[in-house]
Amino acid sequence: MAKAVETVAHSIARKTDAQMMAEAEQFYELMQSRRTVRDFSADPVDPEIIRLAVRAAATAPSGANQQPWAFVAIGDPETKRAIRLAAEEEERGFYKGRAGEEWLGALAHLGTDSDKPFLETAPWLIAIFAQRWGTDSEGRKIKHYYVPESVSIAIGLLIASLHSAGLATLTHTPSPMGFLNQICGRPDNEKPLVLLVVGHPAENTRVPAISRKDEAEVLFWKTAP
Ligand code: IYR
Repeated sequence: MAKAVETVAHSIARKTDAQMMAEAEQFYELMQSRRTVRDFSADPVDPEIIRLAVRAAATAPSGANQQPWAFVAIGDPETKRAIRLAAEEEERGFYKGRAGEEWLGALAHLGTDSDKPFLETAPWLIAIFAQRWGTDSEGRKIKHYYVPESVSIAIGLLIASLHSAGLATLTHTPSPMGFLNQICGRPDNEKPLVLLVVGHPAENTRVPAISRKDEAEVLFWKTAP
């Protein structure tokens, strides 16, 4: 099949080196100011911000452009309560043994436990589902490619968008979280990847004193001598 082509904005208006530098610096500063929080204010957040953030997320690159994702934005108290109850049930099993000592040791500095009040306090939860396969118009299965990679990139954009809007997020992954399919009414081909908690941080929220790895630990150059 012939491929249809169009022009991208970047090739029309190229930025100068100075502009690129300034924008990269600005974006880095914005991103480095993000912290995961676990205490949320109950203050409402306009659903339009959630909508725009999901639209930004859904611009992510994906395997064969299959866009294998679904986002469920949950704002009603009954559904949030159902999610909290189901998540806490799983988390109790996790903290009481399923995690094992090594995993609990790795988490200890975060001070987390099985109580998840933020699942009710925060104004929004966004459940992100990965479509392991799709279906065509005749209901036949369509193989999807690079699903976790694609959906994870979309989640990164979602978090970046919400942060740039001035909201806090918690990348929550109660394990297992199959209960989200039932509560959100999503089909079996969809696997919940993340339950993103979104809102304003509670007043005087504290976050663990953690640091990010040094550049030299994460960035390795291969350049001509
Ligand atoms: N899902 C649990 C445990 C947990 C696991 C990891 I890895 C974290 O980075 C944080 C928490 C919980 O939310 O408490």
